[in-house]
Amino acid sequence: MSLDGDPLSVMDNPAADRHPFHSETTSVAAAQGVWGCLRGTHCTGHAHRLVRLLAAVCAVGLLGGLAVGVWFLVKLLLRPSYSQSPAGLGDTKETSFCNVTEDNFISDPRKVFYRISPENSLLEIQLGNLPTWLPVCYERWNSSLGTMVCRQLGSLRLTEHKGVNLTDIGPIYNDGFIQITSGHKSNLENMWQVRGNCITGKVIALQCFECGTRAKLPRIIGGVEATLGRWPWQVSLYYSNRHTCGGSIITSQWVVTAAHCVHNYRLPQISSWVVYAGIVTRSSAKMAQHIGYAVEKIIYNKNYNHRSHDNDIALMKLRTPLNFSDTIRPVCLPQYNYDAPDGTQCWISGWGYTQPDGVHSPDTLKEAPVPVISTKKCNSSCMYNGEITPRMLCAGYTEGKVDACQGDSGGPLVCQDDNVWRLVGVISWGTGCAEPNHPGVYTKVAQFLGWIYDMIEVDRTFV
Ligand code: 4AZ
Repeated sequence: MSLDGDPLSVMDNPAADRHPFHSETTSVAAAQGVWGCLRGTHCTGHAHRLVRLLAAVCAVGLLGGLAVGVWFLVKLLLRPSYSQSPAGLGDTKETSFCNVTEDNFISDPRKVFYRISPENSLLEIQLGNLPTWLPVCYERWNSSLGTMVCRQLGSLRLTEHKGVNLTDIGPIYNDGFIQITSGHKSNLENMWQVRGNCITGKVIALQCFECGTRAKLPRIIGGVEATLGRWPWQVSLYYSNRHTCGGSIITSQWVVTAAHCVHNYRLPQISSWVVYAGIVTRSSAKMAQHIGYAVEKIIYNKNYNHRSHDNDIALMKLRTPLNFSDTIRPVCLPQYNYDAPDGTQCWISGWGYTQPDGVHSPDTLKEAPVPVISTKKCNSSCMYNGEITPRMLCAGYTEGKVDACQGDSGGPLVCQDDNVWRLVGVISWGTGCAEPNHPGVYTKVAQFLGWIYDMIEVDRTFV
């Protein structure tokens, strides 16, 4: 992860400060010498002083001119490049060209919203056109519907479900109920209708696989080094005893990473991969071998394109399940059709390079906040000029300075929503690291929910 130093600090170099002063004295002395030599013996004391004064004025003028020239050159070189903007445009036009106007109204494609009440675990549904959250009648309910609802909520599976007598809950629901429609409906969205009461007198209580929470642990305010347990889903993927990529725990046996991390390595080398969970320092991974998990299976998305980086997502199955604890926990997936709006504050974490030069790899896990940048803006000619596909999203800063970098790949971009952390992106690519107008590009996990569920399901059915 790259957190650039202040470029102005170069100017603070005392040697750089001394240098112009030093060259000035040298040039004045040299000018005096030349004049004196040319004028030879005809130089009188008065004329000599005049000549020295003139030489000094000329030298100062020359140096001043040189300084202004250098200043202009530096300004020109430090200007952000807009190589893809129309040629010959002035500064103001370039800026307005890059200023993409966002649509004020972003329509949410979802028609039905689901939540589980934290007070009584009841499933509540809001039909898009109604303002209230309504409980769901127990009639026609089954476990596969429960699994579908849990997945809508970004959780991988249903853990518990039951009918609860309305008389046991008290009179808190007065606005009506949701009933499951009769007949087969292919789409979960079309399964619900509003009714005045429940025939069975029961409503559904639901529990999904817990994810996206972290233990209450102390944190460093304003720090960039992560503490143990802050990102408990973060893993380090080691290949041939070297940290190669990051990854995110989604169940006790599955880790999400980037396809580009694994797709060059063929099956025979599967034993070269080791997954480290519950660590913040890489040195502890080397020492404590017992927390290294062997890999049983690697599935990378068949549509992964290494040229365009499209569909850059993969799954790793561990040979033995992880034991969840305060430092090892799964992250939630995004809700269906979730599109993080422009400016949503999300976080990245990883052990990648901390300087764009690719020399510094930190021992301690780093974290940084990064806002989501709309695809419209990110695809504009001053950023990635159309390279961002619907399966990617951008996050970072127009001015650069904070970004993911090599070694962070495969790791998480998480955003907090509904009090849980969701894996919204997988660190994928970008032009350089922390460069102005080149934010980090992430695989948009919401586009791969079906693929993730299918891969895990198929594995459970046939193994
Ligand atoms: C990489 O090489 C990589 N600045 C990952 C992220 C970014 C750039 C490169 C984003 O894996």
